[in-house]
Amino acid sequence: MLDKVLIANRGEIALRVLRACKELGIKTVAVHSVADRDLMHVRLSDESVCVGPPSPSESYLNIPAIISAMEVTDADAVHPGYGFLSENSDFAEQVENSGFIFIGPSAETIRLMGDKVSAIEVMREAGVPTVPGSNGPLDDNKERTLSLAKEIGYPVIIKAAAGGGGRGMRVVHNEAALLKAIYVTQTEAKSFFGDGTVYLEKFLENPRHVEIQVIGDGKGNAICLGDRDCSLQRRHQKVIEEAPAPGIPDAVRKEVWETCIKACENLNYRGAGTLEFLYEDERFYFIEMNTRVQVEHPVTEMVTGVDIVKEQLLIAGGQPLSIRQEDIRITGHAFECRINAEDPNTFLPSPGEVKMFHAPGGPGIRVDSHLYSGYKVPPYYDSLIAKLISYGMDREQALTRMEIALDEMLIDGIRSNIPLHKDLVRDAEFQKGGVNIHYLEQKLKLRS
Ligand code: MV4
Repeated sequence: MLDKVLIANRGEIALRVLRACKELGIKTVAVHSVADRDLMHVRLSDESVCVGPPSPSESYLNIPAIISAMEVTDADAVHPGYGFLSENSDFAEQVENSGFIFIGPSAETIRLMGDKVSAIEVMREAGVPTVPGSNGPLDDNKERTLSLAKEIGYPVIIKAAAGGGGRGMRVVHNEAALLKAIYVTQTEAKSFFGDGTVYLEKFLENPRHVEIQVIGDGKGNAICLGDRDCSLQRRHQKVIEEAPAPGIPDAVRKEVWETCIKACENLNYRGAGTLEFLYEDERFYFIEMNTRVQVEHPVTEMVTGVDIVKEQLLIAGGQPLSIRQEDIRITGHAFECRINAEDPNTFLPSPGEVKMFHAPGGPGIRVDSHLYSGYKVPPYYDSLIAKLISYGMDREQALTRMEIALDEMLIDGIRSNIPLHKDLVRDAEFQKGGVNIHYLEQKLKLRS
């Protein structure tokens, strides 16, 4: 079992990891920037180390500083949380080469999934459904590319192999625009990611974003903890997530879960992972895999009863998975509202002192947040300040509980997107379930 874990992150996820460590009797080391001395988890950890100035590149992304902190505190493992170094294969490799444990998949797996072309290839070979497309990088054979696109049918989308999460992609509506779009996407990818490799897919016009949570033991066993719908998003930032994804036929769901488990077993996948899909007309299409714990993992925890972060720690310590697939039952429904320190109308960040914070409560309510009255939200990082999670026996009860909790929650001194959430949980289309990835942006356009 692990003895001491260094938490290479900040904010709510650092606190979430700290709580899981404490529950397992694991000692904790917090690392923080100069701007983050007052973070809640820094106070609650056994030890803390300041790793650099406020700028993320000099602190939370500073690999030598973090590995040095592991050495001086004699930590045996590092939990990267999400964002920052969580999907950096070079970091995972350097951690392991320094004799420490990286809590996550092998550097090799992270690298494989970081390249979207190789990720799609391994998933397709394992039987995971993918989007019709080039099934590999585009080369400079222009005639072949043109005839492939014609065969697939317009619109198509050109994506950078090193991209993901909405960066480095371009939709093409007709043959006349194809070659120029490929050239521009390649050039952009070369300058953004240092890798100009691009691939082509059929562009799905009105899909939902549905993702599947898996956990592997690194020894060929994997389990699936079900799905989440994350379609409600603005500019590739998720706003509300829920589990399970509403309205998916049982047979379709069962089939895709099975292919995900098989793929992770083939890969000897270790730790928590998420396969991202587009879902349209009752079909799943794999687009990418995230090799980290995700922001929205709590909705899955609520409907399965599995503590995903504890599983990550157990697996990294060499323990087997604590649950078998047969024992996993999805019960009830959960929502997560991402509360950001931002102007509810302009979406501009709103850092500053939280004069007062009051968390909601009651049956089926969970708040994952590092906020406290008097805390100053620094301007240097992501604006996520709280995740409000509701659980109910069914979707309607979970949504009602969320409405009540949003009305109870108070954050004074800074602006937040709570008003937006209050509006969304009362939206008739959202209440029906199954809105697509364009719904929120379309709604916001009508509002202004
Ligand atoms: C797509 C797509 C339609 N067709 N791929 C955006 C983020 C990245 N993870 C993949 N993305 C998309 N890929 C095909 N073939 C539409 C999107 C997309 C999207 C996907 C998920 C959630 C929100 C989105 C918003 C705009 C576009």
